[in-house]
Amino acid sequence: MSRPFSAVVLLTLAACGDVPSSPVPDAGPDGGPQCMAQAEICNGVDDDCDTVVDDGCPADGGSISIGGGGTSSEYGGTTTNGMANTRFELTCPAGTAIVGFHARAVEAINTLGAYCAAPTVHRRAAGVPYQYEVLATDSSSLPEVGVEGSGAAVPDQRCPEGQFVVGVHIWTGSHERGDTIQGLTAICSPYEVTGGAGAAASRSGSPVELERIGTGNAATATTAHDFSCPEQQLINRIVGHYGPWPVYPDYFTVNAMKLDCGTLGVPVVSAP
Ligand SMILES: [Ca+2]
Ligand SMILES: [Ca+2]
Repeated sequence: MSRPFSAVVLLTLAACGDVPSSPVPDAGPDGGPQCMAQAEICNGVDDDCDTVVDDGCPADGGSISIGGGGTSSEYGGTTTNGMANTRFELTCPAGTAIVGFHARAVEAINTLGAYCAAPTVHRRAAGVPYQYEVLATDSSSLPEVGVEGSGAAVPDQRCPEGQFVVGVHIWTGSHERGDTIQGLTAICSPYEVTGGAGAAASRSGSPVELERIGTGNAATATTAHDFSCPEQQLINRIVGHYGPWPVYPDYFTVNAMKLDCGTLGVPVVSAP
């Protein structure tokens, strides 16, 4: 049903300022009741009579932005026998974050790559007010860094559908030639979008731990570390170093790793 433009302007003015504590009828084109201004909720209706349906609600199908966030310590070591290792980055494309890993590994990790995907708002089919979840779309793969050597391909470690990597367990090994990474386990979580105005993507459900990559070297003293991004953040970049494995320098391994988190920004329907 269309409305003359003049009526739209009147309705917009009537809806400005505070929402009335009780519904007030606005005059329609024929002088009869047209719209009862109430607080906007996410329900597919223009409740506050400002001509925009569900303004302030999450934008269904919209891309969630990823801004700056927290950073972990650098785990492991950046030298072997006093010689500097090679720096690497695994950086997901803009607007995407890590959803899993692919690697070659035995006791330590020889090469490491990542899968990235874009977090996207999706309205659930049922329920009013509407509820929203986060989907993982536009998946891509970052090539593996490191030196293949004798590393064996290990099964891909990917989060369940719609989940993102939010933390890790990392095991480091201390050796007289240097420190190294002895194992990596990704921790995944689903997100849902909460709230109307001021919508935010927050973790929901229980975290899921994937399989450990790198079994560890039994003769090396090992320390376990846990890292988790702050709420509303996920991991979108890994910076590290690879070089000769301190335990047996004929092999090359990923010896250091630092994780960067990005903050999720939910797109909302604009006000008029
Ligand atoms: Ca509205
Ligand atoms: Ca509404």
